[in-house]
Amino acid sequence: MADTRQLTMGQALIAFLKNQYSTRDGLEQPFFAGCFGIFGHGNVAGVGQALQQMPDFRYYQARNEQAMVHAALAYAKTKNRLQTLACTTSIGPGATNMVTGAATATVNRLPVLLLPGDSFARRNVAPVLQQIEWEHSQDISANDCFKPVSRYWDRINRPEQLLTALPEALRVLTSPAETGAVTLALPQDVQAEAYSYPAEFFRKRVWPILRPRPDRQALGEAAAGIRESRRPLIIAGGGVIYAAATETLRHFVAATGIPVAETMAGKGSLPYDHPLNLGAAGVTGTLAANRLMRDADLVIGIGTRYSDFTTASKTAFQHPAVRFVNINIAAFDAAKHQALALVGDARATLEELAAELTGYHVAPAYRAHAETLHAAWEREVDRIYAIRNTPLPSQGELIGAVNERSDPQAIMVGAAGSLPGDLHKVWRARHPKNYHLEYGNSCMGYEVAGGLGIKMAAPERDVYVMVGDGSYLMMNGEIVTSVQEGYKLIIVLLDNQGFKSIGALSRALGQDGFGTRYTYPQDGVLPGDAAGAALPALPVDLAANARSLGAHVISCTTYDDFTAALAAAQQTDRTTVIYIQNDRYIGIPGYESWWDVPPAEVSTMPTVAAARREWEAMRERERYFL
Ligand SMILES: Cc1ncc(C[n+]2csc(CCOP(=O)(O)OP(=O)(O)O)c2C)c(N)n1
Ligand SMILES: [Mg+2]
Repeated sequence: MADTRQLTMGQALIAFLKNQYSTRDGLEQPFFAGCFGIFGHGNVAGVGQALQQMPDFRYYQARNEQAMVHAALAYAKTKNRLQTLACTTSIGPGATNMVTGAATATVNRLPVLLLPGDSFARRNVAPVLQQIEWEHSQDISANDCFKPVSRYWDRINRPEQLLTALPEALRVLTSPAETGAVTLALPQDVQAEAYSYPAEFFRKRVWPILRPRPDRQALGEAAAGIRESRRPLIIAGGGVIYAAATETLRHFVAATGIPVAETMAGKGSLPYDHPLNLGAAGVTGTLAANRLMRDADLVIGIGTRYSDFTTASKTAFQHPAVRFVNINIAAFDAAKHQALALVGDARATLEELAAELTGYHVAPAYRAHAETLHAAWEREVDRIYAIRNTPLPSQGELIGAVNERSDPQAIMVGAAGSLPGDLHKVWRARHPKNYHLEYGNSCMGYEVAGGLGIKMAAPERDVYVMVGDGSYLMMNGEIVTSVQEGYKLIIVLLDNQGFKSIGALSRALGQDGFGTRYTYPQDGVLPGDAAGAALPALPVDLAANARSLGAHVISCTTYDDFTAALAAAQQTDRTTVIYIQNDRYIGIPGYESWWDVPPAEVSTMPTVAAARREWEAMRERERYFL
C-alpha cells in the first residue's frame, strides 16, 4: 500500500506549505515565511489547530484581516516576489475583510495566499453564524467575492481536493506573469476532516522563478526600431525591480545613453543622482520626465502596466508617430499601446537587447538635453526641501528632512493621500528598495501594515512609514503587532486635519473641498475651504492614540522639532511615531501633466461648469495608440 499520512485538511495544508521553496539565480529559500491569522470559529479548529501543532511554520497574530494581507504583500514586494506569507481567517466578515487586500495584491502583481474560512460543506446545520443565504443556490458564499480580485480561486469542499488545488495555487503564486492573490476558501467542517494523504504530497518542492527570453525576431525588430529613433525614452516600472534588473538597466543606459523615467513601482530603478534618471513619470512626474515623454518618438516600457498615472491618462505621449517597445514578463502588459512586444524577463531581455545594440548611442545633443533637464530637476528638489513654511511646515520640506536624515539603506513606505504624488516627485531614491509605494490600489491604511511586512522582510533596515491623518485613522492597528513582534517602525504621521489630496482635487473640480476637512458641520453641512482656516478642530489626539497602542510618540510643531525627532527616533527600541501638523494648502505643484477626473457635465454650480470646460479642452489630448 502506498505510504500515506492521516491528517486533517488544515494540517495537510500547513504541512504542504512549509515544504514549498522558490529558487532564482541560484538562491533557494522557503516560499512562505509563515502565516498571518485572526482566529474565529471558521478557522480555529482547522487551520488554527494545524498551526498550533506545527510551530515550525510561524504564526503571526494580526489586528485586522485587510491589514495582514497588506503586510504579507509588502513582504512579498520587498522580497521581489520570491517569498510571501499566507493569511488565515474565520468566515464571514473576517474573510471579506481580506477582499481589499486581495485587490491590492492582484493590482500590484504581488503574490499572497489567502485562506478564508467558509461555511459548512456538509450544509445540514446551515445557516451557520455569518453565513449569507441564497434562495437560488446553496453553492455560493461571501467568499465568491474574492473571484474578481484573485488570480486563482478555489473552494476545498473535500479534503482530497487539496491534492490538485495546492499545486495550482503555487504555480500561480510563483509565476511572475500570473501572480497576485490566490484564494482557497476552506469550509469550516472540511478543515477539521481527516484524510489519508499520499506522503509524496509533502515532499520538498522547489518552484523555479524563471527568466524567459524574448522571441529572437521581435528582439531584432526592437533593436532596429531603437536605432532608427531620434528621441527614445525608457519607462522603468516595477518589473525592473522585481526582476533584479536594476544593474542591467544601468549598463544598458550607460551603453546607449537612453534616458529613464520611473513609474511609482519603478522608482529606484536607477539612483536618483544618475544623470540620465529623469525621475518620476506622468501625473505625479517631474518636469524632466514629462518633457521627454511628451516628445519621445520611441518609448521602451520595461515592466510597466501603463497605469493612468504613468500615461497622464493617455496624454503624456504627444509625438505624432510615437511607437512602443514593451519588455514585460506578462504578454498582457507587453502588448499595451500596440507595442512591439518583447515578452520575457526584464533582466534577460535587457541583456539580449544590449547585445543587439552594440555600437549604438543616442545623439549627443539628445543626451545633453536629458542631462540638463535632470540637473534642473535636482535644483527644483533642493528648492522644495529648503522651504521653511510657517506657522505649519510644508509637506515637501518634511519629506526632505526624512530623506536627508534617514539611513541611506532605509526603506520608506507610503500609499495614499497627497504623500504619494509628493514622494514620487521629490523623494531621492538611493537604492531600488528605498522607495516603497503601494500605488496600484493606493489603499488608505496600507502604510502601517505595509511597514510591518517590510520590516519583517528586511529587519536589518530602518523602515519609515509616511502616513497622513486620514490613512492613519483608517488603519493603525498593526502598530500593536509591530510592538508585539519587536519589529520597530518609524512612523511619520502628517496631520493636516483631513484629506489634503482630495481637497485639492475637489477645488480643481470647482467643488471647494467639500467633505474633505475634519471639522464640525455647520447647519447640517460640512464646511468647505471657503469657510476659511479658522474653524474649530475636532477634539482628536492622534499622538495620544498612537501612544495608547504601545508606540513611543514624539510630538513636534516646527521643522527643527521634526529633525530632532528624527534623530531621537533612530535611538528608540520600539515603534516610534513622530507626530506633526502640516499645511493643508502648500503643495508641490504639478509639472505639465494631467489626470482625467471628469467634472459633472451639468450642475447648479458655475465653478463646476468652468472646471468642466477646462477638462473638455484637456481631454482632446488623450490618445489612442492604434
Ligand atoms: C481605502 C481608501 N478609501 C478612499 C480612498 C480615496 N482617497 C484617496 S486619498 C484620500 C485622503 C487621504 O487623507 P490623508 O491620509 O490624511 O492624506 P492627505 O490627502 O491629507 O495627504 C482619500 C479619501 C483611498 N485611496 N483608499
Ligand atoms: Mg490628511
